[in-house]
Amino acid sequence: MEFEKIPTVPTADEVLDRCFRRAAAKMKLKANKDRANQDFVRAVSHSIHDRLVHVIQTFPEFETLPPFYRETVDILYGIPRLKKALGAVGWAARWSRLHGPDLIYETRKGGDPLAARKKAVARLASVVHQIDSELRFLNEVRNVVRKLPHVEDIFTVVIAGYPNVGKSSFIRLVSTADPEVASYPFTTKGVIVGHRVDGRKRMQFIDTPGVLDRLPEERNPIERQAMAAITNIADVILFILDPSEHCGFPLEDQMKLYEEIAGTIDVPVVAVANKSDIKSLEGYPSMSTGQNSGVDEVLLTLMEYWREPGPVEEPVTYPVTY
Ligand SMILES: Nc1nc2c(ncn2[C@@H]2O[C@H](COP(=O)(O)OP(=O)(O)OP(=O)(O)O)[C@@H](O)[C@H]2O)c(=O)[nH]1
Ligand SMILES: [Mg+2]
Repeated sequence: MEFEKIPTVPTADEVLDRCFRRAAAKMKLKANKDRANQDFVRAVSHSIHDRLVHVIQTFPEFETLPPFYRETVDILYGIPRLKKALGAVGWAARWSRLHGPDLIYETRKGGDPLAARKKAVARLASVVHQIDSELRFLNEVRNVVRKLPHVEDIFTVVIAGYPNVGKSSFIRLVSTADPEVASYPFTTKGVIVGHRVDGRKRMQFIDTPGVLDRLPEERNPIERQAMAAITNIADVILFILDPSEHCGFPLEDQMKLYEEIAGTIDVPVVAVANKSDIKSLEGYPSMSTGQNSGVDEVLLTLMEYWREPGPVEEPVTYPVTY
């Protein structure tokens, strides 16, 4: 995913330091000292524009992101909020480019060229400082989204279910993923990807945080991330039930969630009862991820849905329009 490539977003002071340094370096090369002040202002205004446009262009365009990533970013930060931040950076870039020539003119006609230059540079600096909080916000987003899991367009099994039923224990047994397993709910807080190769068949397993049977608008951001994976990236869903109820949740509630997912998602949903070392469930295949029994049979059932990998899509980045 192109998120990994987003470079650090500079603060306002970092943008300005760099632009001043560049402008000063350019000035050293100029022979004509009369024009030095206006050239300095021009160089600063151009440099600010280019640096800010570069910041915008390093972010992917959210509208064209694959749905799973778009929804995940929206859950974590809100896409309107992100667009507002990128819009503010665009405004400052535009301001710098449009008003740069006026400031240069004032520098030229002013009686005291050095004072005029200082005033012009202070105005440019104050525009960049106005978007400092937006730049910092974008950097925070960058630091989080670059760590989102890399989901490929290959055969994908998404593991779903109530918290604490053994989803992470399952993915640890069958794939490269090594998530934490613990005896309390909501141990897994984000989507985790594991890979598996069977002969020439490559596939990925997605571990998700537990989801409760409640209205979508009542779900917290952790549950909503799980739903984004369940809804958007699965070729098949493995829904794990815990009939022993050692997970801390009644089987009746787990069944309601299973019915909701099976009834609303377009892909096959395979329900399996885990913790068969304690209790099994009539009418459902059972396994024990604790004792590694029945897991191979579950894998065989999932492999009935195997498909060839799809094409790789090219990422789109932000076009900057004026
Ligand atoms: N008895 C028994 N315990 C199990 C089995 N599988 C998992 N457990 C236990 O159940 C607890 C939860 O396991 P996890 O794999 O972390 O469950 P999870 O569904 O990923 O939980 P969340 O990430 O919180 O949603 C742990 O204490 C495991 O040791 C099993 O087959 N039998
Ligand atoms: Mg887990």
